[in-house]
Amino acid sequence: MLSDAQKAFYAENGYLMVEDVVTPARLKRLQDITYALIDASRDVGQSNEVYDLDVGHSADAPRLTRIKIPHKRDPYFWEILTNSAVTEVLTDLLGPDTTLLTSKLNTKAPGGGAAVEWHQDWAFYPHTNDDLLAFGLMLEDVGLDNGPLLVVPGTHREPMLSHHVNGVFAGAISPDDPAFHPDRAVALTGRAGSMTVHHVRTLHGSAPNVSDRARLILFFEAARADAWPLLGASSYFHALGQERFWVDLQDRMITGKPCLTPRMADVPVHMPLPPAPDNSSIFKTQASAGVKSAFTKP
Ligand SMILES: O=C(O)CCC(=O)C(=O)O
Repeated sequence: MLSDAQKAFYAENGYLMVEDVVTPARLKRLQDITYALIDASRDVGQSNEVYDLDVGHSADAPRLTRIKIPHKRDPYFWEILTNSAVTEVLTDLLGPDTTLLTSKLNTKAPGGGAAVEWHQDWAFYPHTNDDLLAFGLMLEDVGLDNGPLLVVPGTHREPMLSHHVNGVFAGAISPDDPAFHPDRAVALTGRAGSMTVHHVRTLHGSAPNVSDRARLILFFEAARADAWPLLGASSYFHALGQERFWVDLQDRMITGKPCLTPRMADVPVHMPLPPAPDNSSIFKTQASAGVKSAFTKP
């Protein structure tokens, strides 16, 4: 699926845009499922295991930051992950054996949907090696006005930035960090049906959605099977115990087989501890830790 030039671009820059990876029919089905899930949030009064609510959510006007673990809500999300061109992109970049860490559908509501402060995913879940990535399938067009993903090219090969604020793991860097260069950032805009990929160490974030359109991006975070988690900030599988972990691991294989001999690499690790007062989602982690925002409120 990916050309050598695309693979080289990813290796050099730590991100990639791949256009039109799903067919219009598949996209339509994904959109229908997503809007039905958003509609079903009208009865929900507070964030729960399915929904992360944004400020101002109500039955009349649902406002979500996220639908959590969408592949557990509808099997079609798993089907797209494991049996579509998306799967080919993944194995082109990570090899034949790949594990899902988690999925999330960030819904960034129209008229101000929350920013995601700048961070590197690696700070949340260090592994024995850094062959991990996240990819985002755009379920609606993403433009400059509805909070596109912003990445800083090349940061996957630079030293990690501190993600601790006020003595806790805050899940975000300080915008005042002298190693932060927002002027180098690239906005990943594109048509619905296209996908972004970013390396686990690539610095990224996104501004509030100031448009009147939802910004729906279905994110999957995946690892090469020989990358084993050291600790994961708020990842459910660390609480499972050995037997359930083993069953769950097999359920999370996207392609190929589990690898029981972790590959150790010389990677920079700083444990995501102590936790922020509320670490139930990235939005809650960043807010409850008292992170200074890099984005202007609309
Ligand atoms: O939704 C976005 O714009 C970024 C999402 C992200 O980086 C995350 O959820 O970790």
